[in-house]
Amino acid sequence: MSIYMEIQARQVVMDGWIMPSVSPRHFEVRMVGGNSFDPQSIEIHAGDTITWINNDENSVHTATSNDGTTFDTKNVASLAYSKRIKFTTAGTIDYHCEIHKIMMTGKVVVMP
Ligand SMILES: [Cu+2]
Repeated sequence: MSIYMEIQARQVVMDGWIMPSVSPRHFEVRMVGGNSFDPQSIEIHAGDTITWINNDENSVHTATSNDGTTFDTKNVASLAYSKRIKFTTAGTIDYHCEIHKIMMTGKVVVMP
């Protein structure tokens, strides 16, 4: 999708119209050394998917929603990746790594 189309689609949402259908997109979030998610915050749209990729050679990590129910990659081994997780409901989902707790947190913002 071009940047112009993206802006146009968001404008439609803001004006209260039904957003034109767009192909679901796939995103990647990296788990990196120093216990952080890159990007730390990611903005997607409902229907999109994310895979978490563990680029940290020294540790297993998880991406687990703070509410404990929305999503959980479970353990992702070093240099491995999670299954694709699909986000269907708009909202902000704060998440963390179950191993590093508050030292390793991230956010998924799901737009309509
Ligand atoms: Cu971790």
